[in-house]
Amino acid sequence: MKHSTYIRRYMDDEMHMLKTTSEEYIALEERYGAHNYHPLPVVLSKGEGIYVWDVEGKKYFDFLSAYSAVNQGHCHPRIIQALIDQAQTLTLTSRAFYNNRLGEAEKFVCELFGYEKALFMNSGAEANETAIKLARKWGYSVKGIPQNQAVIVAAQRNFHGRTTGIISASTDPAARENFGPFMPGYEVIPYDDIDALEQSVRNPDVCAFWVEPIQGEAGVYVPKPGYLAKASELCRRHNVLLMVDEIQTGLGRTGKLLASHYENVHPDVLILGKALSGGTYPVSVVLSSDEIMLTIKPGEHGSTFGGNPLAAAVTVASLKVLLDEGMIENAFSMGELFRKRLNEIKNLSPLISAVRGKGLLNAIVIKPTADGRTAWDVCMKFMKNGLLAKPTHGDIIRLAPPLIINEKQLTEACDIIEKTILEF
Ligand code: IF1
Repeated sequence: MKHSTYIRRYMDDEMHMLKTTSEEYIALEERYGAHNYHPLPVVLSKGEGIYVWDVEGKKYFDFLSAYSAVNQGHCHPRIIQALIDQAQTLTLTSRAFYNNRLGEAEKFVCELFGYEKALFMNSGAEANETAIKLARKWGYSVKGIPQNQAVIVAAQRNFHGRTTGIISASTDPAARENFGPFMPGYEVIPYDDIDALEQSVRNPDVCAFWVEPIQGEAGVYVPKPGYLAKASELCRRHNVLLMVDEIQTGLGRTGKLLASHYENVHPDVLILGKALSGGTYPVSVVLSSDEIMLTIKPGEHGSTFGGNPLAAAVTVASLKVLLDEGMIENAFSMGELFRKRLNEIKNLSPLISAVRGKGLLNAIVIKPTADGRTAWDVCMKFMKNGLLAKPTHGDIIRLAPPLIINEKQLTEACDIIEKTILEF
């Protein structure tokens, strides 16, 4: 059908409430939306807990959790209620004035994660950009690095967001190509390589080492045990800030409150986002000490929506739900079960070359089949069999359900994964 036919039918829908099909919704986005994504051909219209439904009413296990933004499960009632209550009261004041929700949220996150100060932003990328500015500010005003010479060390295959300041540190051609010129002031070293880090932090112009405890987008790369702890020690020794991006690994995803806690690391700068709101609202936050955070003076950084009362209210509700409904402990134990079962499935088929992850952040690596089928084809079959997941970097499938999944549901989902893998 031509676009115009879809549009007319779509308009007709409004009058006659005809059932718009997935194909028509997809055509709408094809016609009017930027093509900056290549989604799986499924159109979702409802989410509840670990499940989502498409417009035809088909039910799926959500094994992506919106890239770990819905750790608490879709539309968690307590979080939604907090959202509704605040939305009917006061949504945005700007930071030109105080509001009665932000201070409580700042206190809550500072006490929960063990920091003196919090700076709320909206997206994860904004929180990382804030961390970059904070590290540089501290580098000049406290460490004494000469003006405009500060260097931030980053890891190869990093993912911290899509802004030009952040992709300037990226090693992914798809993230960088034709987006230059890039921001200077980065040194990019191999991930999980302590010697490379030791070499880089000797440079007195280095203000920070910026790293993910597990590289999510790169394909759930878990570094060798002790890497983060040794990195923390090196940073301390060389007066370099350890900035840890836990936007994807944090908030219970890996089976602990923070992935950093597996190694008892307390980052100088902690960056959070995604599940801070349980997937109901864009909220991110940077946590640090007075010495570091107070180098940014009034009027030197901020954003229209940063720290708004609605974001603050859903943040407190989302963290309380995470803590008092045992989701973190559940992620740990379900993660153990999940990897055990994935390894059993791996042994049943030549299709899977690796299983890796921590807690409920896991991935399987797919070996392309002789007839050229790839991770995408596996995800298409997962979808037909009632489970949603998406490949990253071609051959890796991330498997990350909401942290509320129980053993019975996990077994059912693994049966789908096994059935699908054996169909190839
Ligand atoms: C996309 C994946 C990508 C992140 C870490 C910062 C951000 C993210 C560790 C930025 C965001 C999202 C972005 C989304 C897909 C997803 C993602 F890793 F989760 F799979 F892209 F790599 N730090 N990750 O994972 O946070 O600005 O998006 O709020 O861009 O396609 P954001």
